[in-house]
Amino acid sequence: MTQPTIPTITAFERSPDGGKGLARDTRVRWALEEAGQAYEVRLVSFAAMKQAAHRALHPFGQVPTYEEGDLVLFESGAIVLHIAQQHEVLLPHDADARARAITWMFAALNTIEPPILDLQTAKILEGDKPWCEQRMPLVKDRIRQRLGELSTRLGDADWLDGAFSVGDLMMVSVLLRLRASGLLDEYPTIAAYVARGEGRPAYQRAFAAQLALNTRKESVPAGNGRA
Ligand code: GTB
Repeated sequence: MTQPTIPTITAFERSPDGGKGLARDTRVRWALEEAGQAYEVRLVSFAAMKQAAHRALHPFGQVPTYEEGDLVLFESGAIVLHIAQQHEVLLPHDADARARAITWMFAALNTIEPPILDLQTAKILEGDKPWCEQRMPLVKDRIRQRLGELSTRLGDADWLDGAFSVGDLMMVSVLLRLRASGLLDEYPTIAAYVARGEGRPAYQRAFAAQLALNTRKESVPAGNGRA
């Protein structure tokens, strides 16, 4: 009998967030944990990410990547979808429910994440620009608009479309990046939704795994550390 291939993902050798779980390998880990799928992690330094060996896996020189036998994937959304397609806990069998779960995944990545990334760009890369202070309320209001709409749709439901799915996994992952801004707290429905996602044992395991790596004492050789 052939042994199943254990996938390998890549992650920051040291995440700039020090283990808050905000780098995009966390969502991939979470999907793998929900699926009960064992995996390996190869840690990559910023320098190694830009070298040819890593760019062969990821054309933009980033993490995460996913390798499973001959299959190589990049883009956290595509990786999570690939994992979800093999596990009903993430994607229901029913064709319509499946299509709706994928729709929520796209909504997380294409409608909710962009204004959140804009806020992070404004804070981290443009914080010293003279116009940044003036622009900030606009950037935050664009996020508030989406959080309000999402809150209305969610109502008093636990998850976006019936049972928990990959749509929720991606939405919660994206929303978590807002925690430090305080914006989540303005929308109790959304804050409770995010807390429900974080409370899932699979998320807890994913978070703990990345935290352990990002708070470890010793370092690993750049580009080829296995965890
Ligand atoms: N669209 C791609 C995807 O979804 O996979 C985006 C991938 C991406 O942005 N990867 C980042 C990366 O490799 C890591 S996650 N950056 C290195 C580079 O581009 O050179 C983004 C990230 C980084 C740091 C934090 N943080 O410290 O809080 C949070 C998120």
